[in-house]
Amino acid sequence: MTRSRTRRPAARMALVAAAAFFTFAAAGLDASAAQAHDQILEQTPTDATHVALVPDEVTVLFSNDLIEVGAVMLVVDTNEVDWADGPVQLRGPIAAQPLKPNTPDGAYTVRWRVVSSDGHPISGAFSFTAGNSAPSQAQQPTAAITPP
Ligand SMILES: [Cu+2]
Repeated sequence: MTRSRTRRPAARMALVAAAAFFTFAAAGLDASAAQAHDQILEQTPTDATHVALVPDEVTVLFSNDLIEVGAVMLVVDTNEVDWADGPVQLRGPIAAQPLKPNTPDGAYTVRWRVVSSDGHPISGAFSFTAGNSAPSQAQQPTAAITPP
Protein backbone atom coordinates (compact mmCIF):
# COMPACT_ATOMS: atom_id res chain seq x y z
CA MET A 1 0.00 0.00 0.00
CA THR A 2 2.67 2.44 0.98
CA ARG A 3 4.63 1.62 -2.17
CA SER A 4 1.66 2.08 -4.45
CA ARG A 5 0.83 5.33 -2.65
CA THR A 6 4.29 6.69 -3.25
CA ARG A 7 4.28 5.53 -6.86
CA ARG A 8 0.89 6.82 -7.80
CA PRO A 9 1.66 10.49 -7.27
CA ALA A 10 4.79 10.07 -9.35
CA ALA A 11 2.79 8.40 -12.10
CA ARG A 12 0.25 11.14 -11.87
CA MET A 13 2.95 13.75 -12.09
CA ALA A 14 4.23 12.10 -15.25
CA LEU A 15 0.74 12.00 -16.69
CA VAL A 16 0.16 15.62 -15.79
CA ALA A 17 3.47 16.57 -17.33
CA ALA A 18 2.66 14.62 -20.47
CA ALA A 19 -0.80 16.14 -20.62
CA ALA A 20 0.67 19.57 -20.15
CA PHE A 21 3.19 18.90 -22.90
CA PHE A 22 0.52 17.79 -25.33
CA THR A 23 -1.70 20.69 -24.32
CA PHE A 24 1.11 23.08 -25.11
CA ALA A 25 1.82 21.26 -28.36
CA ALA A 26 -1.84 21.45 -29.32
CA ALA A 27 -1.94 25.11 -28.36
CA GLY A 28 1.07 25.67 -30.59
CA LEU A 29 -0.71 23.96 -33.45
CA ASP A 30 -3.81 26.03 -32.82
CA ALA A 31 -1.74 29.20 -32.82
CA SER A 32 -0.13 28.40 -36.16
CA ALA A 33 -3.44 27.32 -37.65
CA ALA A 34 -4.94 30.60 -36.48
CA GLN A 35 -2.28 32.42 -38.50
CA ALA A 36 -4.49 32.83 -41.52
CA HIS A 37 -3.40 33.89 -44.97
CA ASP A 38 -2.15 37.41 -45.27
CA GLN A 39 -5.03 39.80 -45.69
CA ILE A 40 -5.34 42.35 -48.47
CA LEU A 41 -5.03 45.81 -46.96
CA GLU A 42 -5.06 47.92 -50.10
CA GLN A 43 -5.15 47.68 -53.86
CA THR A 44 -4.15 50.36 -56.32
CA PRO A 45 -6.11 51.35 -58.21
CA THR A 46 -8.92 50.65 -55.76
CA ASP A 47 -11.22 47.89 -56.94
CA ALA A 48 -14.05 49.02 -59.21
CA THR A 49 -12.83 52.59 -59.49
CA HIS A 50 -11.90 54.91 -62.32
CA VAL A 51 -8.52 56.61 -62.50
CA ALA A 52 -7.77 59.54 -64.78
CA LEU A 53 -4.50 58.12 -66.08
CA VAL A 54 -3.33 54.60 -66.77
CA PRO A 55 -1.08 53.86 -63.78
CA ASP A 56 2.60 52.96 -64.15
CA GLU A 57 1.96 49.96 -61.96
CA VAL A 58 -0.77 48.21 -60.05
CA THR A 59 -0.18 47.05 -56.50
CA VAL A 60 -1.64 44.89 -53.79
CA LEU A 61 -0.62 45.56 -50.19
CA PHE A 62 -0.85 42.55 -47.90
CA SER A 63 -0.78 42.35 -44.11
CA ASN A 64 2.59 40.59 -44.08
CA ASP A 65 5.75 40.16 -46.11
CA LEU A 66 5.13 37.80 -48.98
CA ILE A 67 7.28 34.77 -49.68
CA GLU A 68 9.35 35.61 -52.72
CA VAL A 69 8.36 32.73 -54.93
CA GLY A 70 5.65 31.96 -57.42
CA ALA A 71 4.08 35.42 -57.62
CA VAL A 72 2.16 36.23 -60.79
CA MET A 73 0.15 39.30 -61.74
CA LEU A 74 -1.72 39.84 -64.97
CA VAL A 75 -3.33 43.10 -66.05
CA VAL A 76 -5.74 42.15 -68.79
CA ASP A 77 -8.01 44.33 -70.86
CA THR A 78 -11.47 43.41 -72.07
CA ASN A 79 -9.90 41.38 -74.89
CA GLU A 80 -7.82 39.37 -72.39
CA VAL A 81 -4.65 41.06 -73.62
CA ASP A 82 -2.12 41.21 -70.79
CA TRP A 83 -0.45 44.63 -70.35
CA ALA A 84 1.87 43.57 -67.54
CA ASP A 85 5.44 44.67 -68.22
CA GLY A 86 7.88 42.11 -66.88
CA PRO A 87 7.55 40.04 -63.74
CA VAL A 88 5.71 41.09 -60.60
CA GLN A 89 7.94 42.90 -58.09
CA LEU A 90 7.71 41.90 -54.46
CA ARG A 91 8.62 44.59 -51.94
CA GLY A 92 7.97 43.11 -48.53
CA PRO A 93 4.19 43.11 -48.15
CA ILE A 94 3.62 44.74 -51.55
CA ALA A 95 3.18 42.98 -54.86
CA ALA A 96 3.63 45.50 -57.68
CA GLN A 97 3.15 44.91 -61.37
CA PRO A 98 4.49 47.49 -63.82
CA LEU A 99 2.40 48.14 -66.90
CA LYS A 100 3.70 48.55 -70.42
CA PRO A 101 4.46 52.21 -71.22
CA ASN A 102 1.93 52.29 -74.05
CA THR A 103 -0.92 50.73 -72.11
CA PRO A 104 -4.04 52.38 -73.53
CA ASP A 105 -7.00 53.85 -71.70
CA GLY A 106 -9.53 51.18 -70.96
CA ALA A 107 -10.99 48.70 -68.52
CA TYR A 108 -8.60 46.32 -66.81
CA THR A 109 -8.77 43.33 -64.56
CA VAL A 110 -5.80 42.54 -62.34
CA ARG A 111 -5.40 38.87 -61.56
CA TRP A 112 -2.79 37.97 -58.98
CA ARG A 113 -1.39 34.98 -57.18
CA VAL A 114 1.20 35.21 -54.42
CA VAL A 115 2.51 33.01 -51.65
CA SER A 116 1.27 34.23 -48.27
CA SER A 117 3.75 34.59 -45.41
CA ASP A 118 2.24 31.43 -43.91
CA GLY A 119 3.35 29.51 -47.01
CA HIS A 120 -0.07 29.19 -48.60
CA PRO A 121 -0.68 30.38 -52.17
CA ILE A 122 -3.46 32.93 -52.33
CA SER A 123 -5.02 34.61 -55.31
CA GLY A 124 -7.54 37.23 -56.22
CA ALA A 125 -8.59 39.80 -58.76
CA PHE A 126 -9.75 43.38 -58.96
CA SER A 127 -10.80 45.73 -61.72
CA PHE A 128 -10.51 49.36 -62.66
CA THR A 129 -10.97 51.67 -65.59
CA ALA A 130 -8.44 54.26 -66.66
CA GLY A 131 -8.43 57.39 -68.76
CA ASN A 132 -11.01 57.91 -71.45
CA SER A 133 -12.34 54.46 -70.83
CA ALA A 134 -15.47 53.41 -72.50
CA PRO A 135 -13.66 50.50 -74.10
CA SER A 136 -16.68 48.91 -75.73
CA GLN A 137 -17.50 52.23 -77.39
CA ALA A 138 -13.89 53.02 -78.22
CA GLN A 139 -13.60 49.74 -80.04
CA GLN A 140 -16.59 50.49 -82.24
CA PRO A 141 -15.65 51.96 -85.61
CA THR A 142 -17.70 55.08 -84.93
CA ALA A 143 -14.56 57.17 -85.36
CA ALA A 144 -15.28 57.01 -89.09
CA ILE A 145 -17.92 59.67 -88.52
CA THR A 146 -15.73 62.76 -88.41
CA PRO A 147 -16.69 66.34 -89.07
CA PRO A 148 -15.24 67.76 -92.28
CU1 LIG B 1 -2.79 30.36 -44.95
